[in-house]
Parts: sequence; C-alpha cells; structure tokens
Amino acid sequence: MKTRITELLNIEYPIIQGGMAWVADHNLAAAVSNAGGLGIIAAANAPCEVVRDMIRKCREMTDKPFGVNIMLMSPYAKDIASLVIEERVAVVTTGAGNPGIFINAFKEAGIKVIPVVASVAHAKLMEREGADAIIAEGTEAGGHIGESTTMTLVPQVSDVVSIPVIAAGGIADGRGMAAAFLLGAEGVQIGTRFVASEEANVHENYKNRVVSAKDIDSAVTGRTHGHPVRCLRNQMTRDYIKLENSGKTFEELEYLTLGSLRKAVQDGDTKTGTVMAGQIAGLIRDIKPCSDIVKEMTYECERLLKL
Ligand code: TUI
Repeated sequence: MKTRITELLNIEYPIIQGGMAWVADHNLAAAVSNAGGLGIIAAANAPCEVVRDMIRKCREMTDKPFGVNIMLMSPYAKDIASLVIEERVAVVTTGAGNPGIFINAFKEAGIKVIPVVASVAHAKLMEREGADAIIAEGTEAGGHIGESTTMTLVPQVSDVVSIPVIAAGGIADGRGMAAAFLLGAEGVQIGTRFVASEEANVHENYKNRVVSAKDIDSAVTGRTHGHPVRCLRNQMTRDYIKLENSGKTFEELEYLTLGSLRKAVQDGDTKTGTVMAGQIAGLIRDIKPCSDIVKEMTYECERLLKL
C-alpha cells in the first residue's frame, strides 16, 4: 500500500506504532518494523543510557527502519534529542510539547521528524518549522491528550498543511484506517491495538484489561490541572478524579500517579496503577502477533477503499 508516508519512511504499510511510555520498547518496535510498519521506541521519561540500549537491541532485532518517540515533558528530552542524532535513528516522533528547537538539528542529521499535534495551529507551526509529516492525534487516544476528536482534527489539519498527515486516536482496525484515509490522512498511528499484541512486553493483566474493556471504560484524569491523561477506569482514576474535583492540586495528587504506569505495565497492578489506553480498547477482543495486526488492518482498509 503506497502513500507519501510509505515513501517517506521506506516502509511497506502506512502504519506507525505509537510511542507508548513503558510499553514501546525494542521488542515491540522491532516486531512492528519487521511486520512492515514503523516501530517506535518510546524514550518517555527514561534516561539516555536506557534509550541507547533499546536502540541498539532493536537494531539487532530488525534491519528495517524504526523510530524513537521523544516525550517533550521529560527532563531528559534534550539529551535524547542528542542521542538520536548520535545513533543516527531514521525517524523521530515527538509528543506532549513543541519540538521546534530540535527540528533543524534532526534534519541536518538526515532524521525524518514527525511531531504529534492536537491542534490545527500546532500543525501549521510544525510544517513551517520543517516537519516532514504530522501526526494529528484526537482525544480518543490513550495517555496525554488534546481536546479535538480525530474525526474533526484530521480533515482540518489535512486542509491546511501540504506535508502528509498521519491520523491517531481511536483507530484499531481496517475500518478506522479507511475512515482516516477518507478524512485526508496518508497513514495511521496505532497505540492501544499494539498493547494487546503478543510481542508487547506488557503484563498479562494489562493486556487482559484492554481486551475486556467496554466502549465507555476509559476516564480522563487531570483535566482540571491542564494535564489530561486517558486511562482505563480503576481505583486510581476514581480516587484521582474525586480528589481533583474537590480542589486538590496537581502536586497534591502526584502520589497517585508517580510510578503508577510502570506498576500497571510491569507488575500487572491494574487496580491502583495507571492503565493508559484509548477509547478504542472496547473494540479489541484478542491478543495477536503484530504482523497479523498490520496485515489484517491494511487488507481490510484497502478492500473498503476499493468499494
Ligand atoms: O504524548 C502523547 N501521549 C502521552 S505522553 C505520555 S507520558 C506521561 N506519563 C504520565 C503522565 C503524563 C504523561 C503519555 N501519553 N501524545 C501526543 C500528544 N501530544 N498528545 C497531545 C499532544 C500535545 C499537546 C499539546 C502536543 C503539543 C501540545 O502543545 C504544543 C505546544 O506548543 O506546547
């Protein structure tokens, strides 16, 4: 399936894996790249040495291109930017901020830069500053989110930028992928569907929580603090939302979220841990290999678009 995204990234299918903190390690990234998509290693809040190790391991597991996601709120974001240049990573995606100050250095190093945006204004700015493509992420997504839905954001971004647009948020099958293409996207970023993959190095409790989720099972914590994060409802989200509605500050509630994503992903504590996932979790019913996810999604999308 050829689009400007497959050409730009030198991949077989226009599917990019989301840069999910604690989930998107070298195992998942290599599996998605080997399946013909673009695997992504999430730097998240990890220090340089941890990310360097994942990049090197990923290189041993695949000879296909893969990328690194830089989470711009991380205290190590600047160091990770230098690291990806040093390691000559093929592609960088960014999230949770404005990567403007790094774009020139990435481009000089021949790295393709694809910022995640949650608004039209940010998309326009990123194009002006030299981004190679844009990921327009709707509020259906898991983790740190913006306000607009994928349905409204993707066509509005597609109308005002000439670089290719990748749709994200709420896509987990070929129907969602086809819909995104009809809205103007030339690729999709997939997160939650890859959490429920065989290769994701994620505790089985977390995967099973995604697989058993219903359509209305996600909640957004931190809205009142300006740090909205979508995760599956549990004791943590109930406590957090109750306390934030009673006026507790971001700092006062940090004890509920510190280390809580790791606790869910690695220890399988899906009750008091943070189970980040998108609204499309309700559609996901099984755990399967990344290659099946990529191939089935693309096949279904092509079939629908040819109707
Ligand atoms: O970044 C994400 N999703 C994430 S990052 C993350 S790590 C985390 N862990 C614990 C608590 C909180 C975060 C988990 N999920 N998605 C990409 C994304 N970026 N969504 C929205 C944005 C965004 C929002 C505002 C990008 C830019 C922006 O403002 C631009 C500016 O100029 O600052």
